[in-house]
Amino acid sequence: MQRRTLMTALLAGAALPWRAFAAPVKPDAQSALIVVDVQNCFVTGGTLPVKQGEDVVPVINRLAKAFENVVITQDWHTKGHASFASTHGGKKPFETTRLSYGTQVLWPDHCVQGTPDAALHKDLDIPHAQLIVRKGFHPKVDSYSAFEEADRKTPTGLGGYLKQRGIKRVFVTGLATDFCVAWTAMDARKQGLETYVIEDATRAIDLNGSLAAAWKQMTAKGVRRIQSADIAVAA
Ligand code: VGL
Ligand code: ZN
Repeated sequence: MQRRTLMTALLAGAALPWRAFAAPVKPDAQSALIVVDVQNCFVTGGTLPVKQGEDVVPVINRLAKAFENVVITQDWHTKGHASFASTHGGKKPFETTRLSYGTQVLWPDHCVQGTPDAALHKDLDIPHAQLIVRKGFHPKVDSYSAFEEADRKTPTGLGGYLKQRGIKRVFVTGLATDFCVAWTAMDARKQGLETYVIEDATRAIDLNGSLAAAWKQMTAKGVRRIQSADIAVAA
């Protein structure tokens, strides 16, 4: 692209199609990759499949090689969890209800503790991942975020863990862009972390415009939207 054309495109706010930065970002010892909910429940054949959810697996496996620090999260619900439509008589999946902490989207039963559906995707290949954070295990409270439950007062401990390990920036990937990835990224900002979402390492549920809304909210909170090509990974 000509320099002038590039400048014009940037001034017009157009996103660069291939990557957001001129030079790839090299993750350092103070960077962590967060791999959100890459579980059987959220891919084809699972109980709450995200369209093309499985496509993130090879992208994340490749990215993970560039990170010394990797944290994995796992949606980990009790049977009869409050976020399940089946728990609320007369409610159907994808409707909403009021819970003690506010409006809750109701989901099909998914990611029940100890079931094959809740296991990490079999092709996820990150043996050097250091921590698996399970969330959503309180029967009456959901937790999209890996940092804080949906009551907005119960921490998972991940904030303290990252702080004690000297992590200053996080790169969020996984499922689903508009729910657990977005809430995790926004809460990472709340923790004062420099926060990136690697867009092509995520897939969305996109319920009633939730994907566009999530990007708008994330951007407003200072989350940076990048692509896997922005990360320097040795070939
Ligand atoms: C998720 C809905 C319900 C997610 C988890 O991982 O994004 N979405 N539970
Ligand atoms: Zn869930």
